[in-house]
Amino acid sequence: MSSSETSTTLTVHHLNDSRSQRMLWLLEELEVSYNITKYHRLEDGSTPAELIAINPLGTAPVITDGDVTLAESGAIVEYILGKYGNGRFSPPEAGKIHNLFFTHYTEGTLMPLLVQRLIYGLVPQRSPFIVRPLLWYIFSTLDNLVVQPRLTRQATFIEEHLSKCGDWLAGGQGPTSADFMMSFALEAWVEGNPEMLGPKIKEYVKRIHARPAYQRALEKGGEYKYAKPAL
Ligand SMILES: N[C@@H](CCC(=O)N[C@@H](CS)C(=O)NCC(=O)O)C(=O)O
Repeated sequence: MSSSETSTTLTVHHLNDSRSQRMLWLLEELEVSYNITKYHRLEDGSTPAELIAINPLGTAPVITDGDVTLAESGAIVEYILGKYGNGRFSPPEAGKIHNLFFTHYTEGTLMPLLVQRLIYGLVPQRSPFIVRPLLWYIFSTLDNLVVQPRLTRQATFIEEHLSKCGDWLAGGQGPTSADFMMSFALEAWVEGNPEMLGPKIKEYVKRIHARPAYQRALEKGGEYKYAKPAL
């Protein structure tokens, strides 16, 4: 990403109802001082021009910190923990591989499937009335054939892992980068399709939501639709 001299302190450029919420949670856990600049999604859900001016990719989260401008959740979590973590929220030795895996799995595999489902639902919804039934049929068939079986595998896999690892994905006493990354995917999934998910995943999301740091992040971030109680 780029460099500039516009900021000397850590700023989270925060988009409502977005992945940047997990950065606020991480920073609240670390009790690091930071600024939030808020941006509001446009009517179609996309990023406003002011955020694109900071991050030409047009995505949230993005942070600025001194001359660093950095996008991509995984990179940001790694950067923040590396610079401000002082070793906190590190996985125990035995959980390092799980931490590595889930930190990358979130955006590499799980989120693309969840976004694919979201888009398949949006296409018919946003199409002209006359073609909507046909598009609904095509996209729900595609969803059933392509997305549902893959998401079912993810749900089973995560549920099984959570039934073995204890409270946190890397098996330690507190969250690690794996949890900061997975929080958004799982809370969004619980909000959208709770019927697909087992009790361990729902308990895990509740555990995250119950943390004082998470609650502070919610207060500071404002509008966020994925923090409703898991059913
Ligand atoms: N893999 C990226 C995904 C970023 C992303 O797609 N963010 C969404 C918000 S959750 C976004 O900015 N959407 C607005 C848009 O694409 O216009 C990351 O984790 O940072």
